[in-house]
Amino acid sequence: MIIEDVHYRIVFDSRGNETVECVLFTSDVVSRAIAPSGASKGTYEAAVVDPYKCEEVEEKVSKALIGMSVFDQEEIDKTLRELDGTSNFSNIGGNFAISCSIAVAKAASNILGIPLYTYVGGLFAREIPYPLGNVIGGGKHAEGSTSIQEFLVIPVGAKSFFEAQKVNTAVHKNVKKEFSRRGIFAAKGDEGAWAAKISDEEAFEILQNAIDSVESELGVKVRMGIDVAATELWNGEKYVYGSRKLSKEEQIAYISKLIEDYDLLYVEDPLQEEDFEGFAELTAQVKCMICGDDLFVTNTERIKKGIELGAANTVLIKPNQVGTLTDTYNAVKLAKENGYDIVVSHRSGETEDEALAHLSIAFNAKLIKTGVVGGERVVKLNELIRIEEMMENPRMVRL
Ligand code: 2PG
Ligand code: MG
Repeated sequence: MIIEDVHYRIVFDSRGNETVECVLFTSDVVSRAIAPSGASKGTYEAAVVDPYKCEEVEEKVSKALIGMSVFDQEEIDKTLRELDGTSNFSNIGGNFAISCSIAVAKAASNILGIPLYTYVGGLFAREIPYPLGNVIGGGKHAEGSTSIQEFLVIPVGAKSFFEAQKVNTAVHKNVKKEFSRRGIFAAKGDEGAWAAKISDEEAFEILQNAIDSVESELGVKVRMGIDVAATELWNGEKYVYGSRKLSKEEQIAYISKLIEDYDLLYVEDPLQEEDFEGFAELTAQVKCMICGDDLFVTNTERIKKGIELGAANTVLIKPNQVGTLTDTYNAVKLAKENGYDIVVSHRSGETEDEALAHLSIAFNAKLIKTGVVGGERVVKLNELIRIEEMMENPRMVRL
């Protein structure tokens, strides 16, 4: 259980970009974890340090961690923070820190012979989240497509995770059919969502049609969600949707109307990352999960501010935004204590690392946002299917 060595190597993510993998050696087991990476990143996320600095960072991290027990997760995470010495990991990199931190938890769970979700979440972490599937996308993930970054689906009527994922794949396929029917060429964006030269309104229409046919074919109710990723639309004064420019108040009214028109269950980053007050105004107006991604960046200070102002009711949790598992847990704990829901999320640049699936159960997330298709997305979804099969009395979360 003692860390004997830490090794970093460069591997590639789903966009073909270099990222870091941490390999942790103990006398009992070898574990590894890979850092994902974002395209529509929040300003306040942990820094990403050039993967080609891996030898340099490896030397520092091994020196600090060799001899520590993998069961001392908090101590190890604290050591990584101290070793870095900055507030946002700009020295050793949030990418280097998170891959190490998660490799530590994987090693500990391996040694104990229990699943990662049980090790992190405990005996009663047994509820499975619904998959929040990205089916049409644009923004930074597919430029030239929609302005809204992600058109998402939640199969709220599904009775099991397997069924839920089956429904999401059916919607994904039906969206493609709908594009073909309309003679629109569609390709896949970074997260496997369909991207095409269409307006946001057309995307809603296409998605609604696809959902209608899946609901009647499979008999499972599906709700819509969106990730506006509004920071990317904000030019400092207005939200820019092609030639249409909206003021903050117009943006709030527009999002409220979308929630009403499409009965949206989930809206992520409806306003730019500095606008806690605008978030609060919208949250007070609507009955919908209003989730902060760039707003909160999995950071307790920013979540605290959001709670004080009533800025949202849901927190997006991305471990690599903050850099360690302990910091991630603290963000989850603070959010939950204040009645916020948790949504665990992938990044647009992902890998075959399946740990996120376990964390979604460990943190009792309502939803796991991980795309619908593509190996790097499916690896998390299939892991949840395995977990569901292996659990004695699998239960979906209550939405
Ligand atoms: C987001 C994410 C994941 P990225 O905005 O929520 O979908 O995108 O990883 O590019 O920040
Ligand atoms: Mg987002």
